[in-house]
Amino acid sequence: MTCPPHHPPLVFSPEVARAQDEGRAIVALESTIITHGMPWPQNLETARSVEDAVRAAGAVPATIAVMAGAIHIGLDTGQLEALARTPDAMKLSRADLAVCLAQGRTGATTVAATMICAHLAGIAVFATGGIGGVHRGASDSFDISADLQELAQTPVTVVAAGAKAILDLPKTLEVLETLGVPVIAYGQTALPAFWSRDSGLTAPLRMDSAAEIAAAHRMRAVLGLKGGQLVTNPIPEADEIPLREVLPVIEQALGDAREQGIRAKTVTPFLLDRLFVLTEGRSLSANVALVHNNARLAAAIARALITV
Ligand code: PSU
Ligand code: MN
Repeated sequence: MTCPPHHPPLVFSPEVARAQDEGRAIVALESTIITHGMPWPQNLETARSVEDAVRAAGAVPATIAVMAGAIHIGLDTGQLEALARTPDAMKLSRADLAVCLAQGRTGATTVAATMICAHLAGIAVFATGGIGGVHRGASDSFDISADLQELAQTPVTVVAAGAKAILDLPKTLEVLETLGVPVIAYGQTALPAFWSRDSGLTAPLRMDSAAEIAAAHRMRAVLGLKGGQLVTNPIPEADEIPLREVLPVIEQALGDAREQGIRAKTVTPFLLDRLFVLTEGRSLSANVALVHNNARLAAAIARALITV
């Protein structure tokens, strides 16, 4: 047994280290979407193109993952490909992070773990696809993603396309309100629902510019409030699958999950995979488009945050 280090085992890629030295805008990206959220090889293509979308929008991407016992802030192309080819990587949330590091293992970070690592690395803005939330049937299964608790305690602004309609969205909103997490719809009043622009619910808050969102992020710090912000950015119209089309497919996927006794950490990856098969790939192209869209908005927020 070796002594634990006195500092978090962070390894910065040269690109991210340079960006930090120069005080440039940086956007964190998660890795569970690569290992557990999309099939090979679209997972690698998306991971790369999302990084390019951040760069094209004037910020520097920092894809975060744990590799061989170190937290990597920014991955080079070889590391990105190695991760994309490791479907059995651990899926790391707050509960798993220290164990994975102590055992020298490799794991992909969920929204919760990516927020923790981004904050350790001094990165305030993070783009993903969708966050975890309260699962349907949670009153029996108690399945509520640790992403919600993380938003309540770690000061990172997370840009997502809403919560997936595979979740119980009204309950997810209620839990976020209880936890004191601002849920901000970008540019519309409706809460978006991942593949669909409109969940049928009204978002608690609305903001129409990256500058306003950055100002609210700063204001939380000034007020000494713990926790981050959830920015829900609707998928572009051309790429969306309207709710009435996606809901029956979700019902079928949920039925399949019940029948096969899928539980705990495997629920979200299973449902995403079923949706992919049942929509003949349409859910995946929508997923790719919304992640790009979120990367662009996150880059704008990160840029607004560094302009005083
Ligand atoms: N959104 C996606 N694909 C994903 C996820 C979100 O488009 O793979 C992942 C995120 O990493 C999120 C996790 O944090 O699913 C939630 O998992 P759970 O419900 O087990 O907490
Ligand atoms: Mn869960």
